[in-house]
Amino acid sequence: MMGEPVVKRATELDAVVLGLGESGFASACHLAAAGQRVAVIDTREQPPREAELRDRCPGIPVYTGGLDDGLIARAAEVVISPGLDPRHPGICGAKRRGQPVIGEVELFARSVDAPVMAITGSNGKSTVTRMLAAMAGAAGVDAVAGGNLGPPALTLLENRPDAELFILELSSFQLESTVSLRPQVATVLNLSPDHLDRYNGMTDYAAAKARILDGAAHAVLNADDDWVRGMDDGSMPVSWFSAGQAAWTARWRLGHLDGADWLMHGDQPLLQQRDLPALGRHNALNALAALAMGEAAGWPLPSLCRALEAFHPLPHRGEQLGVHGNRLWINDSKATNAASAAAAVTGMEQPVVLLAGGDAKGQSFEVLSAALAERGRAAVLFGRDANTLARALTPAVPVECVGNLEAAVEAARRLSQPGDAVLLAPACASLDQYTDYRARGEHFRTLVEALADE
Ligand code: UMA
Ligand code: ADP
Repeated sequence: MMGEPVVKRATELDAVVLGLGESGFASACHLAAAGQRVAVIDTREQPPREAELRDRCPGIPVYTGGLDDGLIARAAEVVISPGLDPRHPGICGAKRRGQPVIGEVELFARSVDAPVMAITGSNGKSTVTRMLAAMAGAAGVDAVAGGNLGPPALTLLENRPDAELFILELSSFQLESTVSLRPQVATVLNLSPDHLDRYNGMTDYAAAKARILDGAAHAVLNADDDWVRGMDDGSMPVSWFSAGQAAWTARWRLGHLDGADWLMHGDQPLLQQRDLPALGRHNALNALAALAMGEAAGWPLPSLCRALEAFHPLPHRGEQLGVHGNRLWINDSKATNAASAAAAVTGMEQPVVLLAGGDAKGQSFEVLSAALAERGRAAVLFGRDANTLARALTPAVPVECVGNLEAAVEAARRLSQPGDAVLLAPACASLDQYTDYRARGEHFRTLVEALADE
């Protein structure tokens, strides 16, 4: 008798990983190490971590050049990379079939035993994550930090399974595929328009960010931000922080006493703002959020203050490159949206010549225009959407459009005056001219270093 044709079962694979970048690589290795039957698919012909995966886990099949729906359907669970839009037909198909669609951070959450502190927001995430890691060290806690700023959460867990604490920066893309994280402390720092090409408006984007609070034991929230205030559903204790407007609720706030700006803890002045090496009001707010998280974890405040006094801005985030030609040159290439660039401008004490431009991502630049009206000497605009920016920033400041960053530096030398700051805070993504914001910041650093040689 002829045998029955082999019918493949719907769950012939335990998981299919979609995307083979940092996150997909970490997910595939983690699942394979747990003995799961896994395949990886990427829409790209040559995904970035393909060679490493074939090297490390030769048994995992990798399919490139498209998301094959038939293959996705054969898996019990679908693990998506954060860079993939969940509205992709391949992912919608999986959801329609009822397959669980999760991400790398969910795999992390299922495996981790140690407590997690989690940080999200439109701006300031990496800075607060690193501030908190420095505070943990000062408090004698063996913590590791990563997530969206790298290394991926699962890589942290693999390298340091014995860590006492995991401090994670989480993007909205990661949060939307995470269900069981339950952080010990979670913060939403602020919310301003970003990534709106991936969301159906701000409400949808805010809902993705708010998921960080699901099951959190304690929340740290920005009392000045309407979107963030709306995330308090009364289900957990909240420590509020504020620049001062919401002083009535905020235990952590900025205050002005005897002619100086202070970080306040209730009525107690704790630390002078000018003692923070990370400049600007936005970094003082980041410090307040980190302090509130440290307090919620039970760490001693004096050691947290010492950690902040020794905390220098991360590369490409308000990084002072030096004084050349009597101008202070600052690299804030990580300011990739209007709100972050506006915060960078407002944080300066001297008149600013702003270098901005790149991929404008369809944003409104009103907040940047308002900041420049106060502090701006001029704006030099480069890259693909220079003209869009020029329209948005006129008449707040005089503007000049140039082709690239090199020409922008030349123009800034001409338009600035002694004592000014020249600030690269592009308010845009870099991908039209660079591989990422780091490459843009490194290029700026090289151009500025050349000024020193003249
Ligand atoms: N892509 C494809 N086809 C695929 C999979 C991805 O074209 O099948 C594209 C995506 O559209 C994206 C790029 O490849 O343009 C990278 O996507 P990815 O999901 O493979 O990215 P990873 O290398 O896994 O890196 C991700 C985060 N990237 C994104 O969310 C886009 C990294 O954050 C993060 O460090 C890493 O996981 C580890 O957690 C970067 C980032 O830009 C720094 N994040 C955004 C931000 O900060 O604004 C959210
Ligand atoms: P993220 O990880 O959220 O992108 P970063 O800490 O890397 O945030 O900071 C990116 C840029 O955002 C900084 O260079 C600065 O210009 C701006 N920024 C930092 N903190 C804040 C804040 N609390 N509010 C507004 N802008 C900020």
